[in-house]
Amino acid sequence: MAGWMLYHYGVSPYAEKARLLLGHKQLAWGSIEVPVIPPRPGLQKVLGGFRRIPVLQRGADFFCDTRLLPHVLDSVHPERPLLPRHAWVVSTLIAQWVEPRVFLMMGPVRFESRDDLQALEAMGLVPGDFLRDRAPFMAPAVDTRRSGTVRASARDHVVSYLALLEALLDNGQGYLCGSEPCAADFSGYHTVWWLRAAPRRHALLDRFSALGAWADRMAAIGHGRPRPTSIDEGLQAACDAQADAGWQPDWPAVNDVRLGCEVSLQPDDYGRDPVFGTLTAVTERHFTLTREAPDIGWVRLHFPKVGYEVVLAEAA
Ligand SMILES: N[C@@H](CCC(=O)N[C@@H](CS)C(=O)NCC(=O)O)C(=O)O
Repeated sequence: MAGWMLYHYGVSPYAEKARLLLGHKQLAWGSIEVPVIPPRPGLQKVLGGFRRIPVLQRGADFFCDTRLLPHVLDSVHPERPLLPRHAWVVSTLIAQWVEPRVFLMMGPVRFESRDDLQALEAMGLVPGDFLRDRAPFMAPAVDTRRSGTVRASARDHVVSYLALLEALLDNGQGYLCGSEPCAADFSGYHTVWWLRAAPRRHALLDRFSALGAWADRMAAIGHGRPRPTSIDEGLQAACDAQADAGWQPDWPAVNDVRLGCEVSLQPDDYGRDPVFGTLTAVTERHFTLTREAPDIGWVRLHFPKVGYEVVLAEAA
């Protein structure tokens, strides 16, 4: 059975969420570091135009968008469930608020001064190159030229969000929905991880004491057992899995009229580069697009339903 592999890079908050989810399930996984700024030609063969990071792989199955990951991991590893019944509603609502709304507000709050670009400089990146790449990527959800104008409002939004997390932690049980971490905790935490990274946003964080202790507990979950892995190894795993049965969740199927059709799929908020393929599965929770990746073979790309637009290719 093919193992898990994650395409990611260190400074990405969403990638940190994925790393912690794998850690929570105590999994071994192949760690495939990709550049912070594209091109990423190997991965692009698989994903077509879709460029968001992180992406989780298992054989010829590729899971895009961290909102899908708790569902996928629970379907394969039911122990230490991320979406137990009592946590389902709060987890779903927090995910839809944080991802992308709070994340988008976090941009102007996080990139406030030159110091905030230090992590990029430490990686040998030129901040100007990063900002030039991300400005069109974040459109139309964010106009990065207006960051200075909207910064105070963005901070208000972020504080309201942190106050909500603090209020949930009033339950005194340690995590947002009880005594064990659930999907809501991972959705809520990765933006806080970003605020806690140097230079730490003390003024925003220090007034929330329960939040600080919770964030320490989330950080302590760790990343499981990552193994440095090359992109070639990841792509080879997809080639080798051509004859294997694909991932198939037992979620209620939906008889969608677009099934079997050539479609384009793209995020509905930002990073809206489309990927084309055949729509081969639709359930209440996800879409699967099957496409032929050059030099690799057939791959299945899985996306959450919420947050994506699927249209017939001829209409795209
Ligand atoms: N909703 C997506 C958002 C992912 C996302 O925005 N990732 C950022 C990195 S934190 C990204 O792809 N940035 C552009 C890039 O790396 O090319 C998810 O949950 O995975």
